Order: sequence, then C-alpha cells, then structure tokens
Amino acid sequence: MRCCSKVQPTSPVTRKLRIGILCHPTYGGSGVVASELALSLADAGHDVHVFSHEVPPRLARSPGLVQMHRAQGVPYPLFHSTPHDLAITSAILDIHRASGLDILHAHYALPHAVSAFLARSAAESDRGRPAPRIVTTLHGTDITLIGNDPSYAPLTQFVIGASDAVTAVSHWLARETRARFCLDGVLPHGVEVIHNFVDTEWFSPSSRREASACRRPDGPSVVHVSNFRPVKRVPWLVRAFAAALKARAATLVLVGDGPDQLESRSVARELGVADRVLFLGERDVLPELLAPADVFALSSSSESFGLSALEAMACGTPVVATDVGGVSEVVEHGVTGFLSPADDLEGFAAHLAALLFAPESARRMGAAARESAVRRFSRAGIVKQYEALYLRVLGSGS
Ligand code: GMT
Repeated sequence: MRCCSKVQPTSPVTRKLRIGILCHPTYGGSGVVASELALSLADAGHDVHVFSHEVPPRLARSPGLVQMHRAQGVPYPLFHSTPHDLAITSAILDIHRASGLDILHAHYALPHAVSAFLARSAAESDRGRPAPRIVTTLHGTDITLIGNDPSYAPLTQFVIGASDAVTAVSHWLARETRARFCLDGVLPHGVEVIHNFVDTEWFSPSSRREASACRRPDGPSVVHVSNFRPVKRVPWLVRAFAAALKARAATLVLVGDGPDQLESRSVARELGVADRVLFLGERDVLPELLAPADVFALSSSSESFGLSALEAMACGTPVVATDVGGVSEVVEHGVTGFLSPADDLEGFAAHLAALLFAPESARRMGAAARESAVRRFSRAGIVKQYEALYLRVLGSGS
C-alpha cells in the first residue's frame, strides 16, 4: 500500500467538475483552507458549492462565485443540540438531485466525512445520477484529539476507510493517521499528502506599506494569530515573550480569541508586561497585521501544519515556533525562522530576542520565508494537486 505520497498534478485540467465542499465555518485553518480552495476551484471554472452551518469568514470576505448552502437545521425539543451534520447531508442531497455533484470534499473528518458518507449512500440508492465520490482531508485534531477519542474513534476509522481518497495536510499527520487507525487494505493510495497553500498575492510583504497603524513606534513587535485553544499555549507564549524582553521595549500582538484569552491576560499582568501585550480579538485584515511585524510566534503543543505561520512567511515575516507535528515541514530552522522543543521556554525566548533585537537577521530570514512560501506553497500548484486527485477518483485522471 502506498502511503504519504505526493499527488502528481495533471495539466491542463479540462473537465468542469461539480464540487461540494464541507467545512467548519471558523477562523481556524481548516475553514480557511476549504474556503480558499472553493474560491480557487470556482476561479478555475468549476461549479463549486460550500456546505456549512454558517458562512466561513474567509469565504464571506470574497466576491468569488461559490454557492453557499447555510445548512442550519431546525431546533427541536427532543434534540439536545441542532444536528447540523444531518442538515448538511440533506442540503447535499437536495443539490445532487437537482443538478448533480461529482465530488464531495470533506474538510476535517468529523462530522463532515460522516455527512458526505450518508449523502453518497443515499445518492447510490436513488439509482438516478451517479453518486458523488468522497475526498476527505484530515487537518489535525480530527485525528490527534477528537477523532481519536474512544467516543468517536470507531466512526472516524470507518469514514476514513469509506472515503474514495484521503489526504492529510502534512507528512507528519499522514504518519499519525496510520499509527492511530488501521487502514490496511482500505485505501488503495493510502493517506496522501497535499500541503496547505497561501494566496501569495494577498499575503505579501507589500501589505507592510498599508499598515503603518499596526506598529508601535517604540520598538519591534511579535505577532501571534490563533483561536486561543489550550493546544496553542498562548499563556506560555506570554511567558516566553516576557523572558525575551530583559528590560528592552517590544510588543506582543495577539490576534484571535478563545478559551485561554483571560488566562493570557492574567499572565501578562502577573509578569508586569500587560502594557506590552495587545489583545486585538478576531480580525479579517491578517496581511496588514502580519507584514509589519518583525516576528511571528507559534507556541503550540501540537500542530499538524501551522497555516498561520505560512501566511506570516508569505508576508515576509520570519517565524519562531515550537518544533511539533508538521511545523518543520513549513518552517526551516535557521533559514526561514527558528524551531525549539515544546518544553524549552528559555530557548523559545532566546529565538524571539534573536529576531526582535537584530533587525538585519529578521530581514534576511523574512526574505527567505517569503521565497519559501512562494516556491513551495503557492495556491496554483496545490490547487492543481486537488484537481488531479478529483479526476483520479472519478476515474478520468492519472
Ligand atoms: O485541527 C484543528 O485543531 C483545527 C484546525 C483548524 O480548523 O484550524 O487546525 C488544523 O488545521 C490547520 C489547517 O490545515 C492546520 O494549519 C493546523 O496546524 C491544524 N491544527 C492543529 O493541528 C492543532
């Protein structure tokens, strides 16, 4: 069985496909990747539908011609919570019966691969149009945390095996999937790797020019973007930042919101750096916040890829990160940023200081980061890999 292989692009792609994309409507990376992919596929001439219980923020900010199906279901006294996953299945069936769908691309295994499986099964029993094929993209905690929890693991295992193709966003995540789930004999091509991508025109160093308001005049800044879940370790990052300062002036800019926001604030107060840590909340103007920063910081305990780090790199901002999961597939230590073990707070702080207070190093690594993002992770090449995969599962590609 082939595993962890790269999907080879076939070009030019000539067949127009009808593609349904299922995703979480979050600021998080899986919703971003799914939205950017939907927009790119529509740009390429495919007929693209997004199914989610809200409009994903990254889709909402674009004029792209993607059809949105906001499948919310209805609350009912017998339901503990509204089953959005069933509403999504129902919306897919409705579109498939009306105009046909070739591909269902489920982002994040739970619940989307389950919704896709139910829709495909129902479409098969319709005996009308050919049923859509399922591509499932694994993003991270759908394998390492929630999908692997005993309460869901048997279903995660089943829907991975029932997909027509499965991709992971890093080689590390593909290996983790194989280690945690028994996939022998169920996926002819194994778990294939298609890395995430970034729009290198939107995320670009030129955003720096439009963003003078995003810098404080009294020293360099480090920026972090996340949903403040415990896995992101934002309080730990505040500690590392305080250790990096050593009485020098710099600013930590925190973008996003989530469960650890209050604790992060209280750590900043406890360490006497509250006036140096800015909490900006959720923002849509990421390039304008990433490009002017001297450093991007990612302090996670686990990270399958680190899309926010890639977006910073595309803006020409070097990255200081913990060396966990697939981050080393994105950030090259000593070239596009620095990596250190997840338990090494002093090492992380030293790396922050090495870029914050040495502008020439930050500039050189930032230029290398931009070059790497453009060469390895730009939109066109990665989207072609997904198109080639769709054609293959439909039996008309290589
Ligand atoms: O898996 C998650 O925790 C959520 C997910 C998301 O929606 O943000 O993040 C994962 O997917 C991103 C996009 O592929 C990756 O860039 C993140 O590294 C990954 N997060 C984790 O592995 C913690």
